[in-house]
Amino acid sequence: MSIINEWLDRYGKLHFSLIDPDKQPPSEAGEKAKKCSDYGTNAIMVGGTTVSSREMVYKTVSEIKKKTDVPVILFPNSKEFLVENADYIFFMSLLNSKDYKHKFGEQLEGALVVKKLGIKPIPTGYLVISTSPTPTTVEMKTNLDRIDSDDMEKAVKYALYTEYTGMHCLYMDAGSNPYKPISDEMVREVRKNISIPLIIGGGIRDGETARRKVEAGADIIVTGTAVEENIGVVEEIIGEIKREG
Ligand code: 1GP
Repeated sequence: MSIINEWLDRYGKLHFSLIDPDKQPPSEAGEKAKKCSDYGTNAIMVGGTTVSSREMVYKTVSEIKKKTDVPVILFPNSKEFLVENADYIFFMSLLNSKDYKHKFGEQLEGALVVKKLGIKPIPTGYLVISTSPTPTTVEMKTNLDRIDSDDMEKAVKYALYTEYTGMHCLYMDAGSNPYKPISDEMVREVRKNISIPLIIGGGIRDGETARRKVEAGADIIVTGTAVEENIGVVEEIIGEIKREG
């Protein structure tokens, strides 16, 4: 059984807190992780589209691990920033990028590094959904085969591909701090068609929105901006996820 399924069996619906190592000093990242863990988060994800220093990733993970026992999962934007002190890595392919590098190239080059460092890979299909009139950072950097938020057929097609190629989970992301999150309708439509765990992130900033995504079929909710800018609301978000799940 995959580790994600194991956690879902053990804890019900999950919440992951995303910390970008470029946004604060490592000690502050440790404090944020501790708060999220006190609120009941199930994992700390470390990464972001613009991470630029391996040392900052290492120090950030190290401070987080001093403050909490919840697993640390790398959310990588490149093979350059893999660190041995993390527990897991979303070994993910950005399926709707038109670039070889984001779909396959970085993963190929990173595979031996993951093995050597002993980080446990979580095979993950990653889809970026476009919900904003202006592109998010991830959209600008990854040359997307655009999936609009109302294009259910395209989203389902990619979701089925993810399941049929044996990935352990599907992560659908509207990007960091988008205009709006992925719609409940799209979450529901994708959920109806696949059976692997479904992770939803991007633009979830309050408990009510998190609850609706879980109700629509999300298994895991990721919040990043809320952790960075309004950490108090993370408690409310986790409360709603756990009540629903
Ligand atoms: C981005 O899904 C994550 O990759 C988190 O998004 O920062 O909007 O919570 P937010």
